[in-house]
Amino acid sequence: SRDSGTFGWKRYYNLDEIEAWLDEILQTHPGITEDFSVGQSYEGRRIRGIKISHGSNKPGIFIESNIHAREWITSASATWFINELLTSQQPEVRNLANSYDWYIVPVFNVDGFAYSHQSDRMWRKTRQPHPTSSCIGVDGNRNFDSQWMVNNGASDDPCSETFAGPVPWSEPETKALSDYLTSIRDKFSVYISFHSYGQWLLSPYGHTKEEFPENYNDLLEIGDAFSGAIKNLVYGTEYVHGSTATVLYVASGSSVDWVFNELDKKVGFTIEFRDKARFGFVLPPSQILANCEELMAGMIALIDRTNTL
Ligand code: ING
Ligand code: ZN
Repeated sequence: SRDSGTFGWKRYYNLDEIEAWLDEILQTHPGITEDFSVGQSYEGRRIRGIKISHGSNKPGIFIESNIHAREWITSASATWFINELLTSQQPEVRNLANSYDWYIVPVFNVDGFAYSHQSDRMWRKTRQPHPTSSCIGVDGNRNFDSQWMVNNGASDDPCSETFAGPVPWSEPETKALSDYLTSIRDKFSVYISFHSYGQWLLSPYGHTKEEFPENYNDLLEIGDAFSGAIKNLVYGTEYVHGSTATVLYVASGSSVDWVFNELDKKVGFTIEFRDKARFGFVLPPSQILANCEELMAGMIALIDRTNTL
């Protein structure tokens, strides 16, 4: 059997391995953990999540990870984070675990992730074919029904890596996530989306650089705290923060913008993990644990600053 001793974050794991590990975690921590289903992927896989809760009706934090298939560091970090919430004795981590209801989806784009392991390491999109093209899949992070396709923030070409889909919610995965998030909308207040790479903490909006959320200054303060905490670790890694459109590029129809705009959430971020392009999406396994350490320091600071605003 597989235990946390063999699942050591020293290499990347495929979907079957991650799910087997999740099953074991659920068995080892009954009562505190709960399995949930976001829904079904195009190829019929179950999109799984784990809820971690030490009581009823604490404020919720939702983590969506690996919406882009090739960004393997995201699910490696999400599984590590789950393990820390359940086993760490560090007071700051215990505090995070005890004070919030955590909803974590370590691999959201299950079909794409499996394909990235089996056939094409650099696959990004979902795996649903189109009637009008031989190209496959949609960029899940352009398929949400918020400012969909505005400002050239996505492509209408099915062969593009940022294809927004023929219509919003064309993908069973994004539709399922939006339904699930809507069903628990009163149960969470913070939404985090894991991506790689580039070392950025991105806040809304993605769809325009002309407009900013009314609490943008708060989001910048939170970003300062996040980046400062990471920079202070021994690695000295630098994260840059700001709105997606100003710091990175204009991108419309993303999950974070949708949660922000349509579910009225005030705190939503995308974390773009290591590195800054040396290895890019193929981050060496030897950097997984350092990346995870940075994630935890950043999250502790992010939550802490959110509470002291
Ligand atoms: N980056 C994200 C992308 O979907 C992003 C950046 C974040 C876009 C938030 C929109 C909203 O393009 C990567 N690396 O995928
Ligand atoms: Zn991504």
